[in-house]
Amino acid sequence: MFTRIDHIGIAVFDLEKSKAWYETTFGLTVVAQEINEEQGVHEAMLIVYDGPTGGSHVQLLEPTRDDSPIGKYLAKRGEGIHHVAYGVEDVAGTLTTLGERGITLLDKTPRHGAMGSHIGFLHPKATGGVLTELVEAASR
Ligand code: V0V
Ligand code: CO
Repeated sequence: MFTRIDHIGIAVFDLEKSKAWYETTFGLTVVAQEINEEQGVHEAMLIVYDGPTGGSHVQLLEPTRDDSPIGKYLAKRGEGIHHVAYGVEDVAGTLTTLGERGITLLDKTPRHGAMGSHIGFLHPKATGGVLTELVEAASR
């Protein structure tokens, strides 16, 4: 069902500062950056590994408003790992399959994600406390 770790989402207070830290300390490269108003985030993707089924990234997420998922998370827990995102070939189909397996879906249909992807979230209470995202990458 899953083809790779697409990204690890990390909540940060200051995107520019965190980007510079990852670039300088870990030598990672920013491959995309955008504001996603629907999700309330300003996010950057840094590539770690580019494989045959797509890339694996670190996604740095700064909130654009306090009442967004990242804004609430930072206020409660501070900076740290916010979600794990798996690559899939068919996000709509995978959401349907997991829904049928009794997993609570935060998205019943896919939404717009980073780098032209289509994404869907699973509720952390249904996945052992790990907020989980599914990513169907834009065709390359
Ligand atoms: C909240 N909880 C988490 C969590 N956030 N558990 C694990 N990991 C997280 N990141 C727990 C929290 O501790 C509470 O547990 C419970 O869920 C309810 O939390 P809350 O603070 O009251 O917050 P809610 O219910 O308002 O929202 C939580 C959910 C929300 C997960 C439902 O954040 C959401 O819909 N997330 C999906 C969208 C998202 O995260 N977008 C930002 C990334 P207790 O205390 O009740 O036990 S956007 C992105 O990744 C993009 C665009 C991309 O990759 O392309
Ligand atoms: Co993400």
